[in-house]
Amino acid sequence: MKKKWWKESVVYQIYPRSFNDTSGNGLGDLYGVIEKLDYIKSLGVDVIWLCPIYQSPNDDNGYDISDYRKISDDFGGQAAFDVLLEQMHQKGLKLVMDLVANHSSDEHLWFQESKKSKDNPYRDYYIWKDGKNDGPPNNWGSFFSGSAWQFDETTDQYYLHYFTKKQPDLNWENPKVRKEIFDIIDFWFKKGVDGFRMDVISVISKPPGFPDTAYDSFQDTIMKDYANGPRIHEFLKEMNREVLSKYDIMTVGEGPGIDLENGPRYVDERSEELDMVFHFDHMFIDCGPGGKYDPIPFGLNQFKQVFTNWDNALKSHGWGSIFLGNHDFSRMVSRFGNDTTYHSESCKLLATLLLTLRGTVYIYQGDEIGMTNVAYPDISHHNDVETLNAWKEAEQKGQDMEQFFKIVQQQSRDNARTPVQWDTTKNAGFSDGKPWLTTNPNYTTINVASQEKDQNSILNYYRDMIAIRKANPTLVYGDYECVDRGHDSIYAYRRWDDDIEFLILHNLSDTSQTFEAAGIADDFQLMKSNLEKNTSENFKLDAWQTKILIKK
Ligand code: TEU
Repeated sequence: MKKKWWKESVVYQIYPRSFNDTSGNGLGDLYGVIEKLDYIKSLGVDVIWLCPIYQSPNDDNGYDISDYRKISDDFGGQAAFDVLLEQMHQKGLKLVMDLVANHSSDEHLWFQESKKSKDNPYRDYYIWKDGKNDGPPNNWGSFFSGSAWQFDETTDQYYLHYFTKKQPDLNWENPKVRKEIFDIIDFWFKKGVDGFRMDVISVISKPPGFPDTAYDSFQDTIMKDYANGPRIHEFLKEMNREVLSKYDIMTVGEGPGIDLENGPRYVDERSEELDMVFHFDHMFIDCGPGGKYDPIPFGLNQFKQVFTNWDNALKSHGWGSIFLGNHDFSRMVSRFGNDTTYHSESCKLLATLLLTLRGTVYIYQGDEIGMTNVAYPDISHHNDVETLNAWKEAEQKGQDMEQFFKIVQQQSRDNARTPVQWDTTKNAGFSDGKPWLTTNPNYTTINVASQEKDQNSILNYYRDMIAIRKANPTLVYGDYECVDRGHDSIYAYRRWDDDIEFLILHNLSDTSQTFEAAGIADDFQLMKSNLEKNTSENFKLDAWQTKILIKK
């Protein structure tokens, strides 16, 4: 296995709006990130991934970019960015930016020109079609409810938008568009940026002819119609050749519709496209046929299978990314752990899981202190466009809104976007002004300041676990095998190389469990556990206990 700095890295993801506000306007900013660089460094991470910070009308909080070369004034502009990058590099931290190239904002100059006339030089930067039978060109739906087509009166045509109508899809078939994007990437690499996370890169190549989708389930439409289009690998190879290959950087492509069958191809080192992808196989286990607003119970065995299958699929020629939460999903401990009785234990267990699997590890801001879902009292507190559009649609369909609100509380992306909880002062120390999104009231108990003082805090456990990973390349590169034989509550795996062997046991349940170690002799000793009191028997686990055992 080829060694690379980005394989050994632990990445810390920042959602800048919610991280730290130094101007008092209620929005996080880059000076806020600068102020916390020593804190971030103290975690032991190597890389910061910043969600979009470019100029944007913020219809989707920055995922709608109106100028790809301009840092938003809301975040402190170019001056703040230059200071940030310089200070990060001085401290030995690398910076990964977000590239949103499937779509731009409708306020981008390209789109403003494009919509003027059918013969405008920018017309083909986007996807324009005539309507059909007094309606849109086909029956495609948007990720954020409603049709994926918006009618524009000026030229009597529709444009495609997979996301909101203020996020028109770029036409990657047009070589000029590809050149523009490659130039933008190059622009940021020349400034010293160390990599890109590429937003919905899996859907940039559209199906020829734009046929109606034949599927009722939106998930099927994504898989069969939107994702992994016929030219995707050609586009990525071209991007690699034209720009990525010229720098020592890392790339991670994000993508709905990336699965075990098609995913490995994106990251196969022999074909020179991307370094890593984010797939959502483990993040959608609890989604029913109706998607995220149709939740079903989460199955641990399915969850384990996802990690096992992906490890297996990537071990020869690729590399994985390990994450359990980001700005698009509810909080990791509220989904996969127990955010009440076993809050601390389950947060530490999930930290151990993240940091002992093979793949580059991504930690989302606030997870290192165990931030939880927020449960706002009503919809007026919500901000996320996906949530609000789904709410409107449910109302229009006459759904039981009390019931729907319960699902919103559980599933809304706002759960992950509440301000980071720094201390017990007003607004959790996030801002002196009114935060753009209501702070989670549990900041009085869950916050950085109090965990700094507590040796056994979740925060200090993260620091320990990151240090353990750094000190043990076996946990980065070593082989992986799941050994729990389908246990309902235990996830157990071995990680090993020629020198060292670990056995890692997690009990993801509220009751004690015993690891049935058929074929595995107990010649291990305990190296790390999330509980202060440990039983003398290695294979016995208390509720939400995690153990890293090392072969004697
Ligand atoms: O997300 C893509 C994506 O797959 C999401 O739409 C996902 O299905 C949804 O959030 C699950 O609730 C990326 C960004 O991460 C997201 O924040 C943006 O809104 C989206 O692209 C559009 O740019």
